[in-house]
Amino acid sequence: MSVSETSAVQTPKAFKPRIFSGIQPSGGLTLGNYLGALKRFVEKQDEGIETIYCLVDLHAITVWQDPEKLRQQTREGAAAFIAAGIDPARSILFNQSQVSAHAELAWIFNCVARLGWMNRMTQFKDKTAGKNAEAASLGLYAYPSLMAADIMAYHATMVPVGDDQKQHLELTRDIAIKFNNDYGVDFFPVVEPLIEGAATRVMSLRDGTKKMSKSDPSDQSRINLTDSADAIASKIRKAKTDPEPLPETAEGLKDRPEARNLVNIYAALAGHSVDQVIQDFAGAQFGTFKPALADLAVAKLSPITTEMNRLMADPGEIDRILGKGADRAEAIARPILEQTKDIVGMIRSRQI
Ligand code: AQP
Repeated sequence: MSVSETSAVQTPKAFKPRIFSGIQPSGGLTLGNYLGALKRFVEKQDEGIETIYCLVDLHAITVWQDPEKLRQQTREGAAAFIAAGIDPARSILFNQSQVSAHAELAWIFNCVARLGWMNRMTQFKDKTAGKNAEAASLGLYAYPSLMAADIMAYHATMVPVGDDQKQHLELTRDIAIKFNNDYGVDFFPVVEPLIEGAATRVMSLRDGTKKMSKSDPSDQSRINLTDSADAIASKIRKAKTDPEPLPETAEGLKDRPEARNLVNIYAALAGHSVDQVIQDFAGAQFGTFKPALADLAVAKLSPITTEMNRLMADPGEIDRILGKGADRAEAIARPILEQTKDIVGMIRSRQI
């Protein structure tokens, strides 16, 4: 039974619709980050909902990051957001460590979340699989509690994410409900995960059972947003597949993870349904399908890469955008954090 099912208190208070989501600058962004997150962040912004987006650098350091590379990756991440269509005047765009409310609220949530809940988090298990889990950082273990704080610091009501984050969002709900329950308040909203579209889990190009990930040791496993048109085409050409042609119906992709992945990527990039793609390519060999996918991927991603490169030529401007975003984020998060401290019983007698 999930913890939420055991909790009596729900939150009847109406919260203003507000979207929060983030991406770790733990490497260059991938096609998975683009389709599972960025592209949808832009759609939400364009629907006119208040949107707050963050490069979650505090999350990134849960595994070792070279300081200079972290700075570079954070700027590159910001450039990717803007190049993909995030308008820093409409959305709030910043890096997490500039707003200390995230870390402060995370501590309070560490004291609300239960060890048993954390022990069930599969991402920690996945990230330490085959490694010495005892040597993992405490931060990596507590990651979901910081993620809950990221969201709740803004009283965000919706979080667009890829499928891999579903369990962390359930934990966010559980923390919000337990906090409200423990203190007898309706203070934190119970957030809705927005996991939608054909590419909620883009898989590795080398193994259709593994998520495409920026930290995968094989660069061939992923398409990076900084890849050239040639690199994109070559990675798709070399992507693992099976010897069968594409099936006549989507059902026929069931036990073919690599084929399903490529079809899902095509559908998400084209903005078509999987059924539509299957109709268009029923019976086609990969020798036909892969070049069509490569052309589509290059057409959709190349303009983003070009714009990212242009933005990256002026790192000072990116830092200014992140700084302005952090000021706007702080103005929302600080009062929520201060009210949280009041609820918890902390004295606030300094003028800030
Ligand atoms: N393969 C994916 N398919 C769909 N969505 C994905 N996301 C990540 N990979 C895929 C979504 O991108 C958002 C940001 O993810 P993140 O960078 O914060 O962390 P992650 O999920 O751990 O991504 P990576 O690439 O696997 O990073 P590393 O390798 O550093 O751990 C999230 O909404 C995520 O769902």
